[in-house]
Parts: sequence; C-alpha cells; structure tokens
Amino acid sequence: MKKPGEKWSSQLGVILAVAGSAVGIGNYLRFPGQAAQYGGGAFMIAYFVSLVVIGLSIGWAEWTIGRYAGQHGFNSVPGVFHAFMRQRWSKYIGLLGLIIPLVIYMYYVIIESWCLGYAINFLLGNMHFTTAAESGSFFGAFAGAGTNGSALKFGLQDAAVYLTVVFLINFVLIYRGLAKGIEVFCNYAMPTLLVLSVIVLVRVLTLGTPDPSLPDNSINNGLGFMWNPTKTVVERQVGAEWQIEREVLGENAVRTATAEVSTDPALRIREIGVIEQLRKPQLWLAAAGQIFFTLSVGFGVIITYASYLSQKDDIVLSSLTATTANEFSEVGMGGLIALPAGVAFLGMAGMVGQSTFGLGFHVLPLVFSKMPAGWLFGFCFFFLLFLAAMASSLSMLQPGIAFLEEALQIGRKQSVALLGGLTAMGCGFVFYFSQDLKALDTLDFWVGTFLIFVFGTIQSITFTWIFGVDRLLKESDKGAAFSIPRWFGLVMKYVSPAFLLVILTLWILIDVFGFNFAGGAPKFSSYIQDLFIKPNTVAWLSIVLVFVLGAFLSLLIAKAPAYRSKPKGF
Ligand code: ALA
Repeated sequence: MKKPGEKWSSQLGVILAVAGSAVGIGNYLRFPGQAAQYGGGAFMIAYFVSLVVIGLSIGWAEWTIGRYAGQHGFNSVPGVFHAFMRQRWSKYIGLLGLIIPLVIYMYYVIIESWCLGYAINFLLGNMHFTTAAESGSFFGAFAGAGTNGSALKFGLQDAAVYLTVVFLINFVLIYRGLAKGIEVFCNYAMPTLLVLSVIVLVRVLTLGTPDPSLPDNSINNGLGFMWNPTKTVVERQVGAEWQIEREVLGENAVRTATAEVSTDPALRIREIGVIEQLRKPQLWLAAAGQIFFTLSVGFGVIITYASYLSQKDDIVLSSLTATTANEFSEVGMGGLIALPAGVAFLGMAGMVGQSTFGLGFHVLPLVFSKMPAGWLFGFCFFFLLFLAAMASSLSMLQPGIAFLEEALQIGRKQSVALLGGLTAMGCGFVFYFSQDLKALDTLDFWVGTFLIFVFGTIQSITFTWIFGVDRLLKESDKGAAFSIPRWFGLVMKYVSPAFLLVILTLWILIDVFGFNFAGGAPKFSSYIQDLFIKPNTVAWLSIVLVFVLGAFLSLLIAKAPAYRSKPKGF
C-alpha cells in the first residue's frame, strides 16, 4: 500500500487545524444572523439538537473513516469512498467532497478578502460612517454590488487588491504543506483570534446604553433579541390573517406598543412561545444548515485532514475538542458580539431583516464608527474575521490538493499550480459577476447549503450502514483517550440518517418546490425564481460552472490509476 507522504507534526496541531477550519465567518456573522432571524432562544434548541445528531455524529464518523482510509494509502475523498465501499462507482460519490470545498473556496476567499480590506481601512482611519446609507454605499462600491465588474479596481479602498493578496497567501501556505503551512498558520492564528475576540467582546458587553435618550437601545436588549426563547410581537390584521409587524423588546417599546394597540383595532400584541416557533420547519433547516457550515462537516474537509493521522493518534477526544472550540467561539463569542452591538447603537429597527452580509459589512462598520476608539475595535474585529476565514479557506483547498496528487500522481508544485488555476478562474467569475452578489449568493445556496445537506446525508448513511457502525466504533477506539459511548452508535445509525432525510426532504419541498406549509399558493425562493421563473443569466452561469467543474473532476477520477483496482485489506 502507498504510504501517505504527509503527516501532522503534533496532535495539538491537527486539533487546531480542524478547529481553524470550523471557526470562520460562519461563527461571527452567519450564526448571529440565523439565530436572530429564526427566533433566538428557540433556534438554539434546534441548534443543539443538530449539534449532537449531525455535528458530533457525522464529525466522529468523518474523523474515523478518514483516518482508516489514510492508513490504506488514500487521502482524497473519492479515494476514501473507493476504499470503504469497494464498488466501481463509489469513487464518484467522493466527487461531492471535492466540488463542495472548491466551490465554497471560490466565494469564501472573496468574503475573506473583504474582511482584510475592512480591517486595513479601519486601521488607516478610512472608515467613518454616520448613517446606514453611507456604510451601505461603501460596501456596495467595495464589493461591486452595483454593477458587474465594478469591483475590479486596485486602490486601497477596493476589494481586488485584497483578493489578490489573500488568494496568494492561501496558496503559499498550501504549497508549504500540512505541517509547515496549515499547522503553523493555525498555531499562531487561533490564539491570536481568541485574544482579539475577547478584546472586542469585553468592549461590546460594557457598552451599556450608549445613548441614554434611547433607553431601549442597550446591550441588554441586544442580548434579549439574540437569546430570549419567547418573542413579543405586534401583529396587524390583514384580511382574516394576523401578520407580524415587528418584534417588541424593552419596557419602553412595550409601553409604546400597548398605547398604539389600544387605539388601533387592527393591531394586537402577542407572545410567541417556544413550541410555536419549534413547529416551523424552516427553523430546523436553518439550525441544521448552520451546524454543517460552522463545523465544516459534510465539506470533505475533516475526512481529508483525518487521513493524515496514524492509528496511534486519538480521534475521539480530538474531534470533541475541535467541536468544543468552535462552539465556544460561535455561541460564547459570535453570539454575544454582533447583534448586541448593533441593537445598542441602532436599535431593533436597525437590525431587523439583516442578512449575514448586511450585519457584517453594513451594520457593524457603522456601529464601530459610532464607538469611541472604533477604528481600533473595528480593526480587531475584521482582522479576527480574516484570520478565522483564512484557516477555513486553507482547509477547503487541501481536499483538492490531496485529490490531484493522488489521482494524477503529481508533486506539490504541479498540484498547487493546477488547483490555483482552477480556483482562480472560479473566483474571478464570482468576483466579476458581483452585481447584487448574484454569483456568490447562487453558489452559496446550491453548493454551500443544498449539496452539503446531500453529501452529509450520504455520508451518514454509508458510513454507518455500509462500513458498519460497530466497525466504525471499534475503529474509533484505536488510540482514543476514551471510547464513544456504545449507545451513541444507535444515534449514528438510526437517528442521524432519519433526521437528515427528513430535513433534506423538507428542504427540497420548501426551498426547491416552494411548498407552503401555511397553505395557499407555492412560494418559490429567489433561487428557484432565478433559474426557472425569471431566468437570470448569472445564476445559470453559476450552475454551469459547478457542472463543468464536476465534469472535469469526474474525468480525472475515471482516469486515475489509484482508483482502478479494488483496495485490498479492507
Ligand atoms: N466552518 C467555516 C465557517 O464557519 C466554513 O466559516
């Protein structure tokens, strides 16, 4: 059997690298945005269920199967599936584990470069916004959201220059390899980002009520917005239906709303309970999607990283440690920074309906502009996001590198050049078609959400039913600091696949077929509209990009001698 050429230099190194892959923009921007949108405290219940059923369960399985395949000479995801399924077609399942990280890299690195650009501009004192319109128009110009191609300018306040730098750093580190590139970067970046997070967190939590004349705009209310399990809302009657008009938080807001409601019979105040919120399928989809995205589970990343471990290395505690580090940074840091700061300065009205990007690149720059020494805290926040994103984007390149080296039997120089060329084309496409961030948004939906659900579900089923859950648990015991409890095997074999199949079905019904659980006409998401109802050229081109990449990689998989013969010894 072929021996893997690369190894991690220490157990801590691999834990930090996996934690680095997990901790990213998802923790500090996507998580608070999703939690607030889907009910705060109620969302957290679905989130923690998903953490156990998807995060821990598939995470442990990915570490185990990855290390097992690595022991038999396979480091790439197609190799892993070829190795343990032993069918002529099984290597093609691994194609998903290549497309997902590569396509996500193509847009993720752009967001990473925005973070660096914002950090530098805060440091240079270029970020002073007094209104939401000002910060919004800065971002629009920076990211080229107004017109395709408009971000292609090379000034300090333009994204292109940061993208070039960030793209190159990623490839230099990947070229240096696992131990000297990824591991060294994560060894420095992870503690640094922890220190920066604490600095920003302490600043935010001590903001109190920045403007005493607006007592509802406070950190306490921001924390309530993020974490309260029940919601108080004002509803308006439209025909026979009561529709939510706004959420009410804080004593003054409740007093004002009560007075308003008493004079208008078309309005009412109501508390929405936890159970009512948990009945919404969208909340479960959002929670499960967040767990996949934040832990980099279902990405093809953990399998690849784990394939460089030896049988003496612990994987059970390492996986748990990396997951815990991610959750500490997500729930304990990300959950306490962005939204509370936004509410304290802009109030609830300024926060409602903010997307991940709205929160990160419109709201927070305005918030930092209004804060004393905001340039410093703005720099700390965006630089920590940049470090977190870089550790994640590096992990998205390794599956591609491992595959090219294994399939084409080429060296590091050639694999880096080939992958650099491929991702530069994809990244250039997303960067050029920047109007309304259409390409980025389309790829994030179809690859960064849909394909991850699909691949996660396939992994959950094949690992426990084809490889076998008993074998998997026995395999995970090797070198382990402690064993995965045997009862958890039942969760892995039955609960996780069932949970994921339900989620995937719901997702397809709601987001693809527009199924309306409230009854009535189908409600098609903008992504379906962009493809079939009001076809959008850039959305279609983005889908074509994924298929062309898939076809190219399939061809390489088909031709690769490494996956021709049946692996022995399994
Ligand atoms: N896991 C990475 C993040 O959360 C992709 O940003």
